[in-house]
Amino acid sequence: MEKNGIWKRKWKVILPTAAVLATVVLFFFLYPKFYLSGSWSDDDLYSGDSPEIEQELGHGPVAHPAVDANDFSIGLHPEQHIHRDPETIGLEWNITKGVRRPDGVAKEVYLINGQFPGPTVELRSGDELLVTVRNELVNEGVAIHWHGLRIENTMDGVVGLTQCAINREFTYRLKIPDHQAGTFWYHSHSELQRADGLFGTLVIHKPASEVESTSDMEKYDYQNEQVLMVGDWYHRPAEEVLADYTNWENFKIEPAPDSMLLNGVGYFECSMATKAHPLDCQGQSVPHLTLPARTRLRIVNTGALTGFTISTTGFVMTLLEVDGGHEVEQVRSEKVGILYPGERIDLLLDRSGHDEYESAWITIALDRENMQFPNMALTPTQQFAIAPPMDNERAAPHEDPIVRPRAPEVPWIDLSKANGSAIPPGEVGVQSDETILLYASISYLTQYEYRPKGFINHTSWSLSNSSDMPLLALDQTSWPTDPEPFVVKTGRTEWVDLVINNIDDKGHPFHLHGHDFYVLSVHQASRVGAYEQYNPFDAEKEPAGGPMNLANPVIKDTVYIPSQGYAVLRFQANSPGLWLVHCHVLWHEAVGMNMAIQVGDDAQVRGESVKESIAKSCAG
Ligand SMILES: *[C@@H]1O[C@H](CO)[C@@H](O)[C@H](O)[C@H]1NC(C)=O
Ligand SMILES: *[C@@H]1O[C@H](CO)[C@@H](O)[C@H](O)[C@H]1NC(C)=O
Ligand SMILES: *[C@@H]1O[C@H](CO)[C@@H](O)[C@H](O)[C@H]1NC(C)=O
Ligand SMILES: *[C@@H]1O[C@H](CO)[C@@H](O)[C@H](O)[C@H]1NC(C)=O
Ligand SMILES: [Cu+2]
Repeated sequence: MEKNGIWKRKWKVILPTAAVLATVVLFFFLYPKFYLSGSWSDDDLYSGDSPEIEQELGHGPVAHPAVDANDFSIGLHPEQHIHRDPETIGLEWNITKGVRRPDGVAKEVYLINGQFPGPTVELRSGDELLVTVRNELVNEGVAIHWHGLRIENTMDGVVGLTQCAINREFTYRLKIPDHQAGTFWYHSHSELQRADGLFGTLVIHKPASEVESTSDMEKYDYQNEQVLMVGDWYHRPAEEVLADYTNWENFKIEPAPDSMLLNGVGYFECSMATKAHPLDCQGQSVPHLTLPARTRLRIVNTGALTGFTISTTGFVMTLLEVDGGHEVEQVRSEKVGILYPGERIDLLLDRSGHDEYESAWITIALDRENMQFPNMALTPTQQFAIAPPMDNERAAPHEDPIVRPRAPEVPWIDLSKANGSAIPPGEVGVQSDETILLYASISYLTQYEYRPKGFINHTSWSLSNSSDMPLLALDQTSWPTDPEPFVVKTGRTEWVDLVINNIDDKGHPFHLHGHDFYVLSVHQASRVGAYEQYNPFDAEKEPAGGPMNLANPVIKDTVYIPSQGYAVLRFQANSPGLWLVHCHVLWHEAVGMNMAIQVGDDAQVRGESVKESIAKSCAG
C-alpha cells in the first residue's frame, strides 16, 4: 500500500515530463519499427510460423495523451448483469453506410445506428434479446447472424438458408439459454458485408452463483473486463477483393489485406500507399489500449482472411476460455495463437510482477499462411502501447489478495493444442450414433475457367448472393439445382461425429451454426503432400492423428482444420433446423465452401412458427 501511495504522488509530478518524453520515444521507436516490419523479407514469405516478438521495444513510462481519442479500449459492465434477474431487452438497429477512416484511409463502411463497428451488446444467461433491424440501405438486403448462440433456426440470420434478406425491417428474437455464457459476436450473413464492417461483439455474462454468490470476477480475480475485436482490413470494397480473388490470373491466391483494425481503429502509414493504388489517406497517430493491472480481455477475430498471434510485454496472459465460454486447462504465456476468423478467446492479462507504470505493449502478428501474394502496403506485425488507467479510474488495491496457484507458464499458448476441462467419463459418449464424413477443398479447374471454387464433397454452394427463397421455406423437391445445396440429414438428440478432411494445401477455419462441438482430434499432415486423411469407415487404418481425445477435448463452434489434415468433431444434434457448416474465411465461403446439416425430420424443421417467421423476413 505504502509503495502504491508513493508511486501515486510521484506519478503526478512526472506526468507532464513523461507525456513529452513518451511522445518522443513513441515517435523514434515506433516509426522506423512500423516501417521496417512492413517490408517483406524472404524469411517472412510462405512461412506459416508466427513471427518472433520484438521484445526490445519501448523503455520508460507510457503517458496518457491529453485527450484520449486514440484509446481503443471497449469496457464491459458485468456488474450490471451478473446480479439481476433475466430480462427481455429490446434494441433497434438502423443500418446505413458511411465513409469512415478507421486507420486513416477513407472507406465506405456499414453502420449500425451510426456506429462502426456495431454496438457492443451485453446480456446475462437466460435473457431474451429482441433486435429490430431496420434496413436503410439503398438496393441492398441485410441479415445478421449471431455467431455461436444456440437459438431458434429461423433467428440464425443466414440469407438463402434460414431467411430472406431484410429489405425493410425484421425483429430477431433471441432466447439465450440458461446455461449459455461467454464471448460471441454478430455479423452479416448476406453478401460480403462482414468484410466492410457489419459486425460487433455480444457478451453473455455468467450470473453470479446464487448459492455462493461468486462471480467470474472473484473466481479469476480481475477488476476490469473488455472486448477486443481484431481483424484484417481491406481498403477496397469487399466486392472488388472477391473479384480479384476469382480472377483466373491470380491462381486462386487470396488477396492479402492492407491493414488491421483493433476495435475498429488502426494505424496505416500513408506513404505506404503505392502510386498504382493511390489512397485517400490522412495520417493519424498510433492508437493505444488502456488496461488495469488485471483485466479479462475477450478477443474476437473479426477478420475476413487471416489468423493472428498476440504477444505482450509487461503483461502475462492466462487462457481462460475458448469460443462461447468453454473453459480450458489454464496455461500462462506472453504469446498466444493462432486465432482464426470467427474464433474467440478469453484471456486474463495481468501485470504479474511488472510495475504498473512500466511500459507495456500488445503485438498483433497476422499469420502468413493465406498471404502468398505479399501486399507491400501491409504492416503484418504491429505493436500498440498499453497505458495504465488514470488514477481516478484505478480500482482500489487488494486489501486481501486471493492467493491462488498460478497456471503453468509455457513459451507460447498453442491454441490448436489447448485442452478442455476434464469431462466426466461417458459424457461425450464413447461412441457416436452417426458419422458424417466430408472432404473439403478449393479447386481451380478448366471447367470453371480457372476460377477458384470451394467444394465440400464435390458440391459447391455459395450463399453470398442469394436472392432465392430460403431453403427452410421450401420443400426439398423445390430446392434449386444450380448450384445444388449439399444438405446432410441427421436425427435428433443423438451424438453425431463430423469428420472433415481438408484435402487443400491451406487450412480452413470451419464453423458449425447453432451448436458447439467437442474437438476430438485435429491433425496436420506430417509433411507437404502427405494427405493424411481420416476415414472412420475404414476400420483397418489407424487415424494418422492418433486416438480421439475423450478425456479433455475443448468445446468450440469454430475450428481450424490444417492443410492436408482433418478434424473430428462430436456434437449433440438437439436443435432442429437447417444449420450451415462453412469455412469462415469470407473469400472461401463466397466461392462455395458451404453446406448444411438438417437436424430433425422435415416436420420438426418446418413447423408453423417457422413458416410464420420466414414469411415475415420475406415480406419486405
Ligand atoms: C432509426 O430510424 C428511425 C426512422 O428513420 C428513427 O425514428 C429512429 O429514431 C432511429 N433509431 C435509432 C436508434 O437511431
Ligand atoms: C493437454 O493434455 C495432454 C495430455 O494430458 C498434455 O500432454 C498436453 O501437454 C496438454 N496441453 C496443454 C497445452 O496443456
Ligand atoms: C462425402 O464423400 C465421401 C467420399 O466420396 C463419402 O464416403 C461420404 O459418404 C460423403 N459424405 C456424405 C455426407 O455424403
Ligand atoms: C448479387 O446479384 C445481383 C443481381 O444478380 C448483382 O447486382 C450484385 O452485384 C451481386 N452482388 C454480389 C456481391 O455479387
Ligand atoms: Cu477456408
